[in-house]
Amino acid sequence: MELWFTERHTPNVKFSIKVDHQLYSGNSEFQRIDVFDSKEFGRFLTLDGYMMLTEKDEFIYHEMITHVPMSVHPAPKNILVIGAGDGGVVRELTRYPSVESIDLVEIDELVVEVCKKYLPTTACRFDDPRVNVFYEDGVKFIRRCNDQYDVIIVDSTDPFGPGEGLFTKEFYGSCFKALRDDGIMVNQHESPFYDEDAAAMQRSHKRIVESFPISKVYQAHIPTYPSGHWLFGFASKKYHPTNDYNGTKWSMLGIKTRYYNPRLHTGAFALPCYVEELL
Ligand code: AG3
Repeated sequence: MELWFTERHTPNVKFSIKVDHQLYSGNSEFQRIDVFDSKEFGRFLTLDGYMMLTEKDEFIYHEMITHVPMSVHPAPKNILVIGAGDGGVVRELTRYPSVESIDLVEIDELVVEVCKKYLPTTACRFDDPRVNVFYEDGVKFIRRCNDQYDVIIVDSTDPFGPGEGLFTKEFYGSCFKALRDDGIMVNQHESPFYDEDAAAMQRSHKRIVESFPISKVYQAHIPTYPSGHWLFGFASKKYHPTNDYNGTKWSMLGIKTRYYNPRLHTGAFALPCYVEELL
């Protein structure tokens, strides 16, 4: 008997991966958590049946959501990460020697525990002394923050269920307030491809535009997310993501990446016409 994981991308499109074994399945107070193993993508994590990451392509997402803001900010020291209980963003952040603190706010403690056990290649840096983990709703946590972060990375689920609050005007306003005068916020910005997703993306993008003086979008190709065409939002108080970017300076840090590089950084902000029209 064959076992397949399937995510419905639209009422008419499904994406499936053949599963070798199911490694974990459980329910937290917030969601259903599953970890599977597969030949093509290695281990993968799903929440409420939605693909979060696979061992094969997570480097694309985690490098793009982390190194883009970290390379634009000239001296990022205090970082806030919201969501991201799988540890992928934390892993990338700990590669920067200049970083002093990484506050990770994850609503679901069970996600972190399950990832530490079954996804050791992403959940591998939680023991770095700079990392502080808070098990709390990011929306509530950030209301108490003022002028204290250089970079905020919002690595959320889709804009419904536990992640919904992370796409609201109130939340973006709190991020603005939590950032220092030259702070940058980056978020996972969904896909522009299928109509329903594009409409949701467009709505949340407008809220970011209304909340920050500089607001841009960049893209990457992520094979296991709906349509494979994925966007990230870059919102900033002072620095422009390409005009204020110094790729040579970033290269000198010697951070080894498999996707991100300075050429790609600039190129990722060049958007297809159909996406430009949505923004
Ligand atoms: N964050 C979730 C991206 C959204 C995926 N959506 C979907 N499969 N429908 C990924 C967490 C990785 N750290």
